[in-house]
Amino acid sequence: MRKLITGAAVALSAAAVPGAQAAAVSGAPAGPDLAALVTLKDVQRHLDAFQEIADYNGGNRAVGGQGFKVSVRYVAGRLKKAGFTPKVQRFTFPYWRERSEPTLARTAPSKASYKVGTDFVTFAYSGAGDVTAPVAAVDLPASGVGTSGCESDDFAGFRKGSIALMQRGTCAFSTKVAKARAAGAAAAVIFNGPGEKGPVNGTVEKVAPIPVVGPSFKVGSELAKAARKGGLKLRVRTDTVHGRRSASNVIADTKRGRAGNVVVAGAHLDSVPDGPGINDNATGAAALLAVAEKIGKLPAEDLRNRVRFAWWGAEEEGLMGSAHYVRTLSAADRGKIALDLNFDMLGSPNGTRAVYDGDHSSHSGTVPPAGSGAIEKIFRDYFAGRHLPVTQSPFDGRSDYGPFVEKGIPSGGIETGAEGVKTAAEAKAYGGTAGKAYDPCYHAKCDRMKNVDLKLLDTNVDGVAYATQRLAASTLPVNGEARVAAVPTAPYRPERQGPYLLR
Ligand code: DTR
Ligand code: ZN
Ligand code: ZN
Repeated sequence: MRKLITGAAVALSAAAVPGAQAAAVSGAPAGPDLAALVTLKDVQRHLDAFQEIADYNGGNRAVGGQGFKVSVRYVAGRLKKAGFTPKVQRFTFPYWRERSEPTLARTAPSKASYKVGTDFVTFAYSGAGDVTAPVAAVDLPASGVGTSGCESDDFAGFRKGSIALMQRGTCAFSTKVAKARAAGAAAAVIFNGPGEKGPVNGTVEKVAPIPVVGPSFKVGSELAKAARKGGLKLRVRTDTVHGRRSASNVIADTKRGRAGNVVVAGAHLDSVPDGPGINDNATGAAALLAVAEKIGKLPAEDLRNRVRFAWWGAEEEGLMGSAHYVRTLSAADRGKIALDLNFDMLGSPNGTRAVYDGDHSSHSGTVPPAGSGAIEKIFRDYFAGRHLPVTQSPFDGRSDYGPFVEKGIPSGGIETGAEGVKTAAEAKAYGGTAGKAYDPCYHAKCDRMKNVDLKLLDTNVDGVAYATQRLAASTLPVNGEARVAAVPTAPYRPERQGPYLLR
């Protein structure tokens, strides 16, 4: 979105972007810079629309509500106007919600009650129930991270009808709960690991028949100590509802470009029920829409590959829309996908510019499929050419690239941070406030227009446009442009499923 005269933009941008020269054989754009064609104003117009849609539809754009449905119509309508033939792909997914606040309280040998939000939260897909019972500590580690509740042996001598007190660690929460249930537990309490702040925001993945809550390490250690002394009783009450709901993805392909080598560019369209979701993720959805509206201005040489724009539904429920999309593709169609780009949270008000760690240089998160490192480099080189700082973001399963990575499809993208706290070094590089969350309004009512750093968003939209154009011209460094289906090389064991921890 640098204001450049089109003719000069070609030469200038090629010179400004290191790597553009090396990629000249296959990757250098022939036409105008898509990053210059897409303006911040284009993006802001869409952000305003999403804000207005939320404001008039119950304050959010969450799946299950009207705000989401109107958002779907908005995106599909704009795409039609831009010459696309968008598909609205409906799907159903397992849904859960809490109907009222949960309770976690000590009833014996002394009384205490814990505060929802700070001391504990309900696990996603927890069952409903109101249980007051003795507590059995299940193989709690004396220190560090253990295997509490991961093995059936852990439940030897477990008294039926009691509450299983377990600690996060090693296996999935779903495994711990299944084993506790098999041993006859009436409820499960899984507290956080040492060094982890706050309660466990986890999922048990499938509806559990018993209440499951996740206290902080502090509260959990207190309970563990009391359990060891004996006579500990707890009350655990959860009021959850379950069912199937439907939501939609919006998908639109460019008419030009090879159908056998498809660049998927996605962003989730839904918000959480607590707010309008403007930074999370109207920014990604709007950026993608603005890019889609301008991509038709590129000459045929730039659109050698097909670009598939995707607005995912129900990401906030645990990547439901992207998972449905990938799951229902035929093996042949899956083999035609060259890579997946993901854009989730592009303008955090105290943010950084984090590129997904495609070469796994941070050694955290999953090892992504081969080719992901090339995508990372495309973004890095672009921002380096503009003297803009970048950090990296691990592939931990937190957004819609997850189902693609699971199938061995190279992935990449950018994000600007959520509940994480800015470091002093980051404040030096990006400005903003060290010690404060990247997005203090993450998943909150205040995630409104004012919650977006427009300057950070502006440069990130440039990155979205640049990478899309670069990869539409050639995916050679990513997949060799070979029409051979990707094969997952490693078992995919992400830490998260969207906003929820799995283990
Ligand atoms: N899962 C996103 C927010 C999010 C937080 N950290 C990251 C890292 C990479 C991508 C996305 C995110 C959400 O709440 O929608
Ligand atoms: Zn979110
Ligand atoms: Zn998000």
